[in-house]
Amino acid sequence: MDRRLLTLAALGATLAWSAPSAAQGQLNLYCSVQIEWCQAIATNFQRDTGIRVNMTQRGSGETLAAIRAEAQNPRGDVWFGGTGDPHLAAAEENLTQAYESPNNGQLQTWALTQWRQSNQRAIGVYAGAVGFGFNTELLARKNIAPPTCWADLLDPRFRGEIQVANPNSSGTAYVIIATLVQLMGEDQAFAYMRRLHPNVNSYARSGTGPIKAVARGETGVSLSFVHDAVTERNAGFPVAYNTPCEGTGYEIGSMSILRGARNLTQARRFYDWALTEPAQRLGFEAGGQLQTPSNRNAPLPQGAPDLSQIRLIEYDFAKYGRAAERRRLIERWDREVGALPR
Ligand code: S7P
Repeated sequence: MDRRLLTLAALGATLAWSAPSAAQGQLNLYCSVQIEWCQAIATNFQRDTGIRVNMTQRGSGETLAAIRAEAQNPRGDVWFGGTGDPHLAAAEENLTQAYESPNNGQLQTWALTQWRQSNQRAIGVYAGAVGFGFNTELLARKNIAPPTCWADLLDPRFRGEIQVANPNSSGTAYVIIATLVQLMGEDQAFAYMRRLHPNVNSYARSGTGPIKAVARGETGVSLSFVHDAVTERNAGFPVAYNTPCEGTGYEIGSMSILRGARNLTQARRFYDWALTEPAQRLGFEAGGQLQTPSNRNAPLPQGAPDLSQIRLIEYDFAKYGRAAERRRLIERWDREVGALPR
């Protein structure tokens, strides 16, 4: 049985054991953070409220595709986590609905900016920066100095050593493309990605695939969210990260209530709960996740990257979260980068 099915089966067992009262109803949760965190929020919310949780875990790009496919017959109630741009695209496409939580007052400004920009349809639950993850032992063995700047990645010393995700399936990969476009200008960014191509050994399906490949020693370098590099290091792998000297982009990991949610009362209850300080501690405490929480009272997890120390660009979420812009950039990537021979 594959790992995701196994963990979901284990979750099913846990939830059945909690035996919530049928009167509290149920919640269909689409979850786009790592499986450990998804399990923790499903189990804890069910325990706290008695609402039965049916959870499906997928990356952010894949969840957006599923929500689009189900638009005429929505199956999910809430979408928790995943990069912010697809949540903005879903809001614009009327796939999600507006909600104002009584807990909004506890949130960081960037979380509320996301909420306003989406016409109250998506809210920030965490933030994280893009950078370079690398396997310290593998690079040392090959005598390769780790990258510190975007420019370094074009060096022939990284030929076949870099892994990044495919933007057709991965929200992380889209954040990376939008970051490069904002840093360099669009034509230069695409020229850069074409020059990077020979150094890329694979375009992975999921955004966290490349850093896991780094941890396993299958590739030297990944383009990833740097909090995921720390998670791998904390799990005992020889992984470190650098953030690009020229500056870098970031995500506002978001949450949305789906349009047509069949369990709207339970969806709103989950949404309010997920914004509280105890719920936001769960990512680290139960899932080992190291994003920056959006609740101002939730501490930055120990060892988490400190965004105030990273050279972040003024990421234009309104522009790059637009559905047409997202589609246009991904199609251009398909034509000019994805289609290049290996
Ligand atoms: O939970 C870790 C994380 O990196 O994964 C999320 C995201 O779902 C990745 O999705 P893709 O596979 O579509 O890239 C990030 O939001 C989050 O920080």
